[in-house]
Amino acid sequence: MDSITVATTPFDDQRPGTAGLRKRVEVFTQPHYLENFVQATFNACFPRNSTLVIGGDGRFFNDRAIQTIIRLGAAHGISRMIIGQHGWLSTPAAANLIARTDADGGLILTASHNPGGPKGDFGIKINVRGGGQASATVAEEIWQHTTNLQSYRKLDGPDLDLEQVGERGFHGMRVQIVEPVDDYCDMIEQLFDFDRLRALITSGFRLRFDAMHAITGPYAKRLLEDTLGAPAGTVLNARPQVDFGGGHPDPNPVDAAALVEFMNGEDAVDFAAASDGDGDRNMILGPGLVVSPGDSLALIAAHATTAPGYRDGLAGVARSMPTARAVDRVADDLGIPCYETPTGWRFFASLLQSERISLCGEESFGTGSSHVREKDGLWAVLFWLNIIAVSGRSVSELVHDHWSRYGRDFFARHDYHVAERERAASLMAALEANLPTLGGQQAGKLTVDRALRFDYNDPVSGEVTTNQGLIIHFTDGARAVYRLSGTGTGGATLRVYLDRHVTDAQDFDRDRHAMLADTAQAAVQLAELERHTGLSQPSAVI
Ligand code: VG1
Ligand code: CO
Repeated sequence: MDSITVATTPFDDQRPGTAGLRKRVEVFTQPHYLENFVQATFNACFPRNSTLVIGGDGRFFNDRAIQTIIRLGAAHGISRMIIGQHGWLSTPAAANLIARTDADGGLILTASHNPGGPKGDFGIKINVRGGGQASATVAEEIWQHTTNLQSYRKLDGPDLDLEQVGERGFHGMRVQIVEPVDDYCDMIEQLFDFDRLRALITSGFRLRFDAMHAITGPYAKRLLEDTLGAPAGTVLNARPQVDFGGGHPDPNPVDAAALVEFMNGEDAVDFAAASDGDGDRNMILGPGLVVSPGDSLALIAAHATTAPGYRDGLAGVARSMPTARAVDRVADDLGIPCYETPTGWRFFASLLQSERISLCGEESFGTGSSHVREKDGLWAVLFWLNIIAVSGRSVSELVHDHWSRYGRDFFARHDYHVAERERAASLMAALEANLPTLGGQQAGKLTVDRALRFDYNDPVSGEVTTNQGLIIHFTDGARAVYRLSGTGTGGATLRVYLDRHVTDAQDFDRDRHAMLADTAQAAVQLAELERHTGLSQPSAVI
């Protein structure tokens, strides 16, 4: 079989966003498009003789993309590829494999929570040694390469069989097809008290896990049903499908509405959870209750030492800037540092790698720890179950205990889908220009305390990342944050994040949207949202 050199014209739209490159399938499947990006990534990060981990969430084009990556990799001189059987690896499982095998990095084929299928989205996350996503600087280098690549080399010939586990040679490259679940489960079993979890689950504690037809199905079945003894059928929508059953695999109250409805109904079980397309997000529910991601992070931090893997305590914690500040209060209490990072897991990876933090999370239903350099949906589920097993408290009791001690941080995210990108950009530019004048300004019932732009200085690498969102603090302590999404594939999504801390127990069970109504109104008014976007209502309230 020969390697052929293909002349290409570079693309100008391959700048990695919040989590790699994400585009519509029809864009990714254009001639040379995938090849251009993968070869640019090799040229920037993975020289000859590198070892790479490859796998994806099973969405449409996952298998074809892997075959292309194998052909490019072999021609480039990659020495070894470790590939998940069927082409499957969840994002945390891939990060785990990169670390365990001491690989130079990996390519994770996923567009995470974005819909899949021929009309859906595809994406590639680029992870580096240790398992974390490429830094902003490395992503920039990759992008530079995408804009001037003139040719790539590719092997010709038949596909490699991704079904048969084992090691074989492929034109000078060693290819190892690995069972995708085993290593991940071995790692997770070190962190939690599996005897206790088994005792809880076999004692009649009822749970449900919704894999949303995405990659966590096989992982959840193995852990919850096969290992911990939950009855068959505990894991719903467990078979990964190329189009995720036509759904939007994002574990939030809007996209997982059926699970929320079930937990609000008469048949509600003691505990429910869901994960996303690539298995790195999680939503935790109790009867009649969705735990907010900020609360989940804070509660895990407060109970961390009750899990075997965290017995020695936490070095520190971190949350993304738009995430509500509940974990800050726990960190304060524990006397450990709390870092505030831009949105995107790569910023946590550097803090985790340098052991400044042991736990971190973001408002988009992502939680994780030092165990891998990506967020991890099933890990969070098991952590919650461990906390329930040790404390003997229900989800609702745990959350209410937490609020009684620290107060409750109400949180909501209002997304505005703006068809023309420029209009969203002009809102951000105008608001940024106005920031210095906002202090003291009245907006509805609220008064602005101060307003600022969020720039981040990575304490480990010194890398500076500017313009990561605009923040308005109000005098009542509430906050509105604005930023543009970096994972969309059409138009722009303006995210407006609202949070408000209350300490009066009478307010704890009030409706969160009612509690945030004044903040939402002030946020809309101060940014002149309707004038800029033409939208009078959010497109989605999460
Ligand atoms: C979104 C979330 C962000 C998350 C990112 C990747 O980014 O808001 O918190 O890190 O998706 O998540 P954005 O730029 O659209 O707000 V995943 O589950 O795709 O790895
Ligand atoms: Co994801």
